[in-house]
Amino acid sequence: MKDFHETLYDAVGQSYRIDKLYFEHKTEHQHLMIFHNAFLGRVMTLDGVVQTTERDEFIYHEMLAHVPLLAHGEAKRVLIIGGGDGGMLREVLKHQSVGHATLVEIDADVITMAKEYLPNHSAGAFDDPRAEIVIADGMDFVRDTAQRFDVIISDSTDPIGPGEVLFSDDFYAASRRLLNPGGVMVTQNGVPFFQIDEVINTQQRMGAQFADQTFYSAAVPTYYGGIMTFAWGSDNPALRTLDNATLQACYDAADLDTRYYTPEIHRAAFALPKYLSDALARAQQ
Ligand code: AG3
Repeated sequence: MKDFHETLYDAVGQSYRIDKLYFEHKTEHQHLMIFHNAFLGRVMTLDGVVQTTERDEFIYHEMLAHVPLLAHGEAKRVLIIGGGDGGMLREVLKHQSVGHATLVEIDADVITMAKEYLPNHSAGAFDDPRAEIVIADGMDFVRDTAQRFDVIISDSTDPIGPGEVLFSDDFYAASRRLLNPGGVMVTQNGVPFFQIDEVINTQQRMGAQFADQTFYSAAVPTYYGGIMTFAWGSDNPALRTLDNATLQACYDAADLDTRYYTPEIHRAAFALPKYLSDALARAQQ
């Protein structure tokens, strides 16, 4: 049987056995593949990079959705950039406080194929009356929209191809402009052991827009190489130092069903390993 070899890094790479190929197609924007792997379940790749698997998607989606939403405490309007597989939308809409979630995906084929071959990701979220799906370039949307949001989540690919602009100064600046007071923006920011430049660039670019900018992390097995960083930007520094009791109360009130997220994990996720905080401090000198 054929293997899928990830082509994200030059000198090293992971490979997966393709037990059944469901779909492979060059869309208008990228090369999309969905296949089954005996251990991971269904796997989606874009341009040779693993985006999501049924087995471990909960870690990434819970951490990128519940950390900003519970820290904010009363988010009503949420913007997701990317996220065409629907997993992020599913986690966001678990919050009853959220009355409206806009998902902006550049590639309509990702949504169509994820609905067909990864239905457990969205689990009906695309049909939720609170969801609005926009097919557009995320950069164009944040530049042009008149809507405002309490939380913005960038659920992007790596900064290669269509995702590159979602790591630009312009993107952070335009997104910042869409946030209501007390709002929070979070982004997928790569695996720092392999992608340290990504963290340093984001510190500089996102840090220029927000009064408070930092990173938190989680280890997502299929984004191999240790922890993945999530960038955090807000004008309210108090939102990332909430104590366990406050987070626990928010978590209990939200009545979420989670498999990775706990209030303790939330708080601890902001502690960064020293190689990373050293690199960030050096870049600021
Ligand atoms: N997007 C993040 C994929 C990042 C993979 N990068 C890496 N391993 N460095 C996931 C989309 C899921 N909704």
